[in-house]
Amino acid sequence: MPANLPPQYFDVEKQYREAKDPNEKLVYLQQMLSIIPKHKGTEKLQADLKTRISKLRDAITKQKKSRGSGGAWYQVEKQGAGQVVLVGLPNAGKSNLLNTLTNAHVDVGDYPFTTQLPQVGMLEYEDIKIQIVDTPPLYEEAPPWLYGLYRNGDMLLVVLDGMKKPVKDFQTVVDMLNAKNIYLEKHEFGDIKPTFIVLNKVEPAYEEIAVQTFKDAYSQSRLYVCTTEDDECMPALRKALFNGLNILRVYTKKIGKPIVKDDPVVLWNGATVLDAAEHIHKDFRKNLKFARLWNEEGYNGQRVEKHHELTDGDVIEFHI
Ligand SMILES: Nc1nc2c(ncn2[C@@H]2O[C@H](COP(=O)(O)OP(=O)(O)OP(=O)(O)O)[C@@H](O)[C@H]2O)c(=O)[nH]1
Ligand SMILES: [Mg+2]
Repeated sequence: MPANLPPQYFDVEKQYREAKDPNEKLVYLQQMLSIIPKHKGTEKLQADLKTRISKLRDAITKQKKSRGSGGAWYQVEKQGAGQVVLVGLPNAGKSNLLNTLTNAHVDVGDYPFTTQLPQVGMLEYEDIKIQIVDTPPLYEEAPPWLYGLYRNGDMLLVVLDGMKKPVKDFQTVVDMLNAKNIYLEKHEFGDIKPTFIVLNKVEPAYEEIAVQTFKDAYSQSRLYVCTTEDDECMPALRKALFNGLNILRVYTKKIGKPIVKDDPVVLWNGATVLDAAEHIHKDFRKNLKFARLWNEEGYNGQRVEKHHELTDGDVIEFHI
């Protein structure tokens, strides 16, 4: 029996074929099913539409699960002296920055959503390594685990396309993070995440104006203007990241042995001789009598007490 479908059906079918979004496609399929006359001649078509609707529903549910709660959850275990997590809108240049700063070789694409999962590289800063985490882009539908990655980081590095609308983009990033209780600036709720901002891709001729425009909007000194091709920018950024992590390196010396400055103990700014001792061995803290200190600020083996605050580059010799 011929189906005798009304013209309206073919209009909706055309919209169905042209639709890209699965949710939209689902709506059209349901409309098609409701439009067709219900008689023997359309039974096969009705069954076919019902199967397509059910399959599409399953696919949408699966996709939602993998993006949202109940789906996969990605996190990156910390390694090295600190973890810096890249944050940015699609196509801002995050992956390219990871490749430039570290030993990583992740995909860079001239289209958005190239990165789907976190990627890791280690930045070598003098004698320590800092972990850099590249992330998928931040956008309205971003999965919850992306915010988990940001929260877990010791520091965030917001990457903005400096040749587009960095002021507006930064506000978008801030709004999306604030909505998940992640704050980059002084705020009455919650802790502040230490943050640096990179204006990426800025051509040298526009550098000054780009920086000024951004600074006028955000009066802060945590801004770095970078193109990865700029020879001076990357070393400055590496140093800034190290400083921003608020860490210090301490070298231990054995009694009667020469100073060898390698394999430092990494501690937080403000750490004392006692903290360094505990880091090496629990018993050291209990039994420590005093230490001797060498550094570039004039100490040359003088005795220091347990609560003496350490500085980056100090060499200490424990006496127990
Ligand atoms: N000129 C110039 N182009 C850059 C720079 N960084 C990135 N790009 C270009 O910008 C585009 C996007 O770079 P990606 O590093 O893939 O950007 P992304 O932020 O990782 O993108 P998603 O993974 O989609 O979020 C690519 O075409 C890059 O070649 C830069 O410093 N200078
Ligand atoms: Mg990427």
